[in-house]
Amino acid sequence: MDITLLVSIIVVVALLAVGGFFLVRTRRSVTPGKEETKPEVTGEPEEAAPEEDRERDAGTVGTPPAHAPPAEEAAPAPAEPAAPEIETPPPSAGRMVRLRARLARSQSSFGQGLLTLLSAKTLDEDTWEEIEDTLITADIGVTSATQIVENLRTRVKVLGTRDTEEVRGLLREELLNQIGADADRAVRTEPHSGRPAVIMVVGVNGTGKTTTTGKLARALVGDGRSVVLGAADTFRAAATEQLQTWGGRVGAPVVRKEEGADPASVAFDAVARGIEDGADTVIIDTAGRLHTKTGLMDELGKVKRVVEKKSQVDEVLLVLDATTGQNGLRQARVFAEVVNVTGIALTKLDGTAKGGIIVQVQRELGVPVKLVGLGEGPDDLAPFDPEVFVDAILG
Ligand SMILES: Nc1nc2c(ncn2[C@@H]2O[C@H](COP(=O)(O)OP(=O)(O)OP(=O)(O)O)[C@@H](O)[C@H]2O)c(=O)[nH]1
Ligand SMILES: [Mg+2]
Repeated sequence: MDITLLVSIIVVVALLAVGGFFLVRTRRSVTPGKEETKPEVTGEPEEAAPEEDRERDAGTVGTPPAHAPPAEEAAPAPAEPAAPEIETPPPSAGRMVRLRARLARSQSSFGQGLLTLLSAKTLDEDTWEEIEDTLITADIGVTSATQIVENLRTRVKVLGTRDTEEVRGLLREELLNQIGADADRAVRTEPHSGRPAVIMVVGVNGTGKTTTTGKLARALVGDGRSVVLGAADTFRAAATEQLQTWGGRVGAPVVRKEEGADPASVAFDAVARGIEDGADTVIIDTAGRLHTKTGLMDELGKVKRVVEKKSQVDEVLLVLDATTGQNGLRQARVFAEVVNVTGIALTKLDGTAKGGIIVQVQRELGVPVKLVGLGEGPDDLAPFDPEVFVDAILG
């Protein structure tokens, strides 16, 4: 009797011990561990990820980490997310002509206003003043507006004409004169001495730097070039993701680091990667705001100096939002003092009738407008063509 009781107790204790062991095992295996979120599913949750995998997860360079589910959910293996399809963007040639309708929509009211005034039966003082006001309203700047009116007055007097076509021709010439039909507007994207061209994209926040960087990369890929992008705006992780999306769509690698990383070191690595890959062009997107107390201008100067340890900077594109008028101009002056701006990308021209800002910003900075943004679409960036622009204004 005693022995039976003893045996029963031993059996119960043994069963409890075995059950407890399995419970502990099961608990441990569902405890979320760092290793279980690593992209490679090995079936051995306890094993640490190889060093290089963890580095890739931290997003040191290149593609973003692939997010694999924890090991328990991996059997049966989930379907691999489809690799993003790489697009074939159209070449950049003739872009501005294709986007002419959009320009005409935003700018032609200004052109039509001028033509109506100039074709008036009598061109008296008041009418000339109105013409000057119309030019100033379009943000062309007082100096240029005065010059245009003076020249037109003289030429209309000499010709004694009020014929619509002739007047249109005169105005076209004057506007082209102010814009500068002969300026060198080529963006320096060609590789040289076996090294990629390096372009820095700068400007205050929200002007369209990342969008312009992405659109430019697309246009270059469309022209058959290889491009490396540098995500030197480390202010927000989202900024890097935004650039990654642009790069990913056209197969351009994006050099990136974690939020708050040193922008200069990202830029340096991007150029190094471009050289290593034998890329044609490296484009570096920069921040309009910073984490550190350093001024934005100091930081930009540093980014440029650090990049120059590796390669010359061929182009510093200042991105300006055409809708910001005088405010944008003030910003432009500050940037021009710090980095040697070599070209202007004027964005959001589709959203304002004040295209005259092109004349004013060039006059102020002595730097040509090289690119214009005419919409939010991926191919809505065009090399700036003064003749197409003026023709779109005048209808
Ligand atoms: N309509 C229009 N919108 C544009 C154009 N270029 C850029 N945008 C829009 O402007 C907004 C800001 O663009 P971003 O490229 O993020 O600007 P950013 O300068 O990089 O901004 P931060 O990174 O915050 O400094 C986005 O919604 C763009 O789609 C353009 O030419 N036309
Ligand atoms: Mg940005």
